[in-house]
Amino acid sequence: MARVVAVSNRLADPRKTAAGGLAVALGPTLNETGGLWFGWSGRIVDDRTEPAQLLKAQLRNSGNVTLATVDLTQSDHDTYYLGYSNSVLWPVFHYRLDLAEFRSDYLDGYRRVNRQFAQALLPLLRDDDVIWVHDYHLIPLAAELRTLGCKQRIGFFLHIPLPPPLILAALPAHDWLLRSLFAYDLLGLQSEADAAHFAGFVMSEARAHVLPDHRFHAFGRVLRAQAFPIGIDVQEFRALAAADEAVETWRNTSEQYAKRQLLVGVDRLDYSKGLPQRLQAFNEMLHRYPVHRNSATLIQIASPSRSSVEAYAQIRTQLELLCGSINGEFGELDWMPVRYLYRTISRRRLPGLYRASRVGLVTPLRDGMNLVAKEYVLSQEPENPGVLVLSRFTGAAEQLREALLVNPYDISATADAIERALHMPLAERVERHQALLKNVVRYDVQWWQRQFLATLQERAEESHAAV
Ligand code: GDG
Repeated sequence: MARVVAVSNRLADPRKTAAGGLAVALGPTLNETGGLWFGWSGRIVDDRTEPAQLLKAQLRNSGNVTLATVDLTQSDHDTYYLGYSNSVLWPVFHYRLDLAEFRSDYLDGYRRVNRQFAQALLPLLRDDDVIWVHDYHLIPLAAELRTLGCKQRIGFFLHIPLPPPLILAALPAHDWLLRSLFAYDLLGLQSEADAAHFAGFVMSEARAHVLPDHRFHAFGRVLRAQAFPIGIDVQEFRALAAADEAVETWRNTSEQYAKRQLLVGVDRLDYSKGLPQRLQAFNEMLHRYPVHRNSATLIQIASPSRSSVEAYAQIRTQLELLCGSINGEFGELDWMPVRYLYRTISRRRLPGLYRASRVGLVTPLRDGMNLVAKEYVLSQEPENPGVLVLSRFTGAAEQLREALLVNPYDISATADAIERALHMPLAERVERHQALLKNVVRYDVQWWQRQFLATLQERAEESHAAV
């Protein structure tokens, strides 16, 4: 099989475990195929740094994988990363036009860094490489590589949602972004809903012709675009769950809460995750169903993320106020309804925490997939499993139909679903869990990477045959 070159904004050592959906998903993919992983080093250097230095990747090996990284200057970081990626594309793609800051210097920085990445990557490429670019930071990368003469197969996977056409059309540079996407051979999306939005968008904005096999013809190129729902590394997570730290966490937590019922939420602290609405629903549940007072306890882990972006600082304050007010109203000397931790906890402890929790709360307002939902399902004891309460606005909801699906904007209905989860009889829990587990195990991260890469390969053969 051809060498796989993965490109993403940040990379993580594939031999170590790290927080963050992309890092967790990409590690096993690269280990399996062996290859190159290119991206930002995480270092920010002075604006006066010589351009030649920025274009020379630093290389190091990690097992089977070569890690190649470049630095960003302070102004590139502020405009490309904090600016266009996280203050424009992230909110718009999560349907939050109200939070987007459309500034032309952000767009300039985004274009500049994508060009620099292409220039730094080009000398590292071999003719028969398969290039797999990840996520919204790097949408124009293939177009930049093509301008430099790159002929290799290039695929792109969007980890976040793709919103409906009229939301995308509000993005000032949407026509340019759309054209850039057609420099790829394959576009992978998380869900069928996202794929349908893409089809609607290219047909209305680019008058694309629809061809068989998920292909679209526009701007003189053919792009295949379809859903490849990402999964988790089932084997790795099972091994983690069986290891001492997870078992100890499960034992200690279960003992400590033996007389209570635990609910758990694990999220990056992000406005897309619906954390205030989740707390409001929990609050309403305690109001309307007093039987759960002095019992139901929500452990909410909110791992710090993008804290220098204003919208993230605001959501943190809002959450802290809500937790304080719920604990103030319902707390007793020996019981607090909400245990809120603003930190990243060790990945080794996560399976134990999930397993000790009767209810997993995954209620984003919008999420590309959501891997926490899948990790929660996998961690349950099949003979006495917990219940997943899942937002219908996650990509995961297309696959995990047997969860209790909720509309997180409907606080009252979510409160009812939480109540139902806390009371669900064993037989129903087992039946739902069996179906969920089957799906999580079948569509794991290896399935995802095999499907994507096989389709990208297929695409290449077709276009060679057509020439
Ligand atoms: C993006 C898309 C898509 C979280 N807190 C801690 C921690 N985590 C781990 C979880 C999980 C991962 O991070 C989060 O993945 P999600 O999928 O839930 O969300 P995003 O980070 O927003 O990821 C998302 C994903 O990319 C993959 O395509 O599913 O829709 O937004 O694995 O367990 N890990 C540790 N401590 C924490 O406190 N160790």
